[in-house]
Amino acid sequence: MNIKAVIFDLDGVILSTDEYHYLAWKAIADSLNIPFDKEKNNKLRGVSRMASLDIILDGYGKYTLKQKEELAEKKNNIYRQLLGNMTPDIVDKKVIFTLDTLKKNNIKIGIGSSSKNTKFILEKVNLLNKFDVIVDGNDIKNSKPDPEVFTLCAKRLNEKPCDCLVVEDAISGIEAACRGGFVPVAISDAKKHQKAQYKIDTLDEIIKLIA
Ligand code: B16
Ligand code: MG
Repeated sequence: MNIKAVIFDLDGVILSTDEYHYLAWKAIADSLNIPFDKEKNNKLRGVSRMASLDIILDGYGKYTLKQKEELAEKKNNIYRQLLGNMTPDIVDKKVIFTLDTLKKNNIKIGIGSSSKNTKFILEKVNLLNKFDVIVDGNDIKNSKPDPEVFTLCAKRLNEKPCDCLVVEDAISGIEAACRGGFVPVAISDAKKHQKAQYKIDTLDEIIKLIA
């Protein structure tokens, strides 16, 4: 492998904000008396806010677009409230070490996230200036498993997909990476995906992959 860039997913890879997504959706599901647990939450990883809501509501009645927009906004407000507690010291030391080591080795680093809160989050934890390119939910029409977010990120990094690792915690993210011709690296729930070429437990294991 001659890897030139690493594209990181945000929620569940760089930060544990996936837990806040879970808590916020759980509050919405509970208010509607819809069963919701961690297993169901795994289906929402990497998926856009509205598509996530559709997965939660599926089989539990009909909702108008206006009602769905209100529920999605309510979820986002709960999520943003939880994000409010974040400070730079919550960033895992291995994450900083990994990003700095990649930079020192002239490997470009990007973010490819479905989240519209990406820049708000990165700013809160003081990581906004660490990445060469950030592509998020505000820049794309189709969320994962569509490869759009990664394809755009690679384009802005000026690298070919086959020369980029994509690090993902979502099944939908690994699927997107494969469809786009990237080299997929799975962490946490994404390790279940059959096409996950590399599987890691902690982010610093990437350094060995590119060595
Ligand atoms: P927001 P990622 C994704 O981020 C999350 O995994 C997913 O749970 C969430 O619904 C989606 O972002 C949209 O997030 O509501 O903040 O716009 O994993 O692609 O970094
Ligand atoms: Mg994720």
